[in-house]
Amino acid sequence: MASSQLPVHALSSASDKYPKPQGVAFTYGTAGFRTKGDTLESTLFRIGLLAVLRSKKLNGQTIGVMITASHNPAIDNGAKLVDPRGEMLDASWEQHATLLANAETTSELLKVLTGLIPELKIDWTKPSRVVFGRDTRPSGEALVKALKAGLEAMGCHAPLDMGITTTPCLHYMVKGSNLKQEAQIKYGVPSEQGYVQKLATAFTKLMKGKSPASPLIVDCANGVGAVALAKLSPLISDILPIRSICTNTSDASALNHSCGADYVKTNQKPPPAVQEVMEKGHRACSLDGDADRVVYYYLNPDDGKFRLLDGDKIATLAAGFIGDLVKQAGLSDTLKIGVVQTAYANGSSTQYLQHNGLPVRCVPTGVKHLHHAAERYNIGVYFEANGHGTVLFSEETIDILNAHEPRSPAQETATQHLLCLVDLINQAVGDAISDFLMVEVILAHKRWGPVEWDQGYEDLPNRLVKVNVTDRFAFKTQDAERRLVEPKGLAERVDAIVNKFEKGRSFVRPSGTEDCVRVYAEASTRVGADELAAQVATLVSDFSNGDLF
Ligand code: G16
Repeated sequence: MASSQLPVHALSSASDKYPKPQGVAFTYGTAGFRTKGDTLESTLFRIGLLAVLRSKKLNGQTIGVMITASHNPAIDNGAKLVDPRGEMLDASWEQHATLLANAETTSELLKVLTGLIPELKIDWTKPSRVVFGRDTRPSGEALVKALKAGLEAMGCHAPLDMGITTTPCLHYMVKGSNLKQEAQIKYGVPSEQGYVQKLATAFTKLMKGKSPASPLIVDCANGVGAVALAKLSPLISDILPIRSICTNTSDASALNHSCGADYVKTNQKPPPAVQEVMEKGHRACSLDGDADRVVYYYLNPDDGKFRLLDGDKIATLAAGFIGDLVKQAGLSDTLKIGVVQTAYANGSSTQYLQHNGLPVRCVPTGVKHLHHAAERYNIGVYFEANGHGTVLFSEETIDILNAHEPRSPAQETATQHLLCLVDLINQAVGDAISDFLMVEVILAHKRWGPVEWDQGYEDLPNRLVKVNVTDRFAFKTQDAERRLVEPKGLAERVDAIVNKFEKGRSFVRPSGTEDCVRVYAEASTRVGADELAAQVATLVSDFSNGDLF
């Protein structure tokens, strides 16, 4: 526990080079720290310190650090820690990250650090291992330097720099690095190349005997997804020709600008660059800036209208397909499937899933919440409506599948398909690329195009609005973010508005990644959903301007 062994001098002089900007308060939010990139150097230095503590605490297991602001504009940046199984940092450690990031001076920082070592019962003699990566943002380079300085000052030897990479690839890498040799052979080589190869192999096996798919348009949001896709695409081009759009990673200002999954979901229309090349009835998809979320869409062949196939539609597609495979494998009494959603899930999707006998849980926004909830099932399907998600197969499930003795060729095939899906679908975190490969497999097996996929249920018209407020932290929620508890009295006013709309539903929550409050609304008609969102947004804005109460 020897906090005295902390390299105080090295830390102190290194920390002085990364002073905390005055008057800024950092919070470890929905997906780690996220704010203007040029204010984050001190935070990255301190994340380096925490990553070393976390690794030592976990007996020298590899911890990941991803530097990205994902869907945010290019000027922002951010960072999050990844725990050894490739999942998000344990929630109980977020407060330590926030505490370290906000220490005003070097001596305060050292005081916090010295206090954490005994508090967290960290054995300083343990080794520490860290792997890190970043997206394409220009501020990333300086942030990597600050992170490395923090790691070095803590005596972390040879941290592994993955360079520019996608968030899911970093998560894959962390998980793989912590596996024992035998498990690692099954999992795949923990490297970017190993990941690409793993996806391509699983996809090829699952597509065996299927006719080549029609070309898929992929909007890469001018982000790192373009780089990753350029490596994968040649390996599968004869089965799935990919037409990558928005691949400009050299112009920083292009990142997520008028493109990407968030643009499509929020504006409910294709990015202009995709619109130019889209044909009626053909599918396209959009990734986000760090390639960890994806949404599909198409233009209706009859009227040319835009139709969104978002995270909810992906969840229902995946749960249905995997459920059928489990039945065909003869394992439906053994393997239970569950779906995890957030309050943003369209009411129709929840109803559809429940109608099909699937248990559905609602948890607060953030992959970290969904992932843990999904781990409770044999097969946990989790997707946020915005396109973040994956399908988790528990270790027990994988063992059951491997040990299963099929009684017919059909059972054998279904079992093998399930095992291949375990390889195709990122088990550490949602991956836009792995997810769209899964969607393509399902569509090919069902011989469906986007129209058939879309027919399961009709989304209730909905609208998502951002409201800029003076203090988003004044907004507090409960019941998986479906109800405001603060500011007092606001929830009742939202209710009063909602009650005026047929099938109305609306909720208000502070974003954990942007400086705004989000308002979600759905109703039986397009006009109703838009009007409901506008009225609730005005209410929130009036409150923020001090015009209420
Ligand atoms: C992050 C999280 C997601 C979350 C999104 C929006 O995504 O990983 O789970 O849905 O932020 O969160 P909020 O509404 O709190 O801003 P990304 O793609 O930005 O990393």
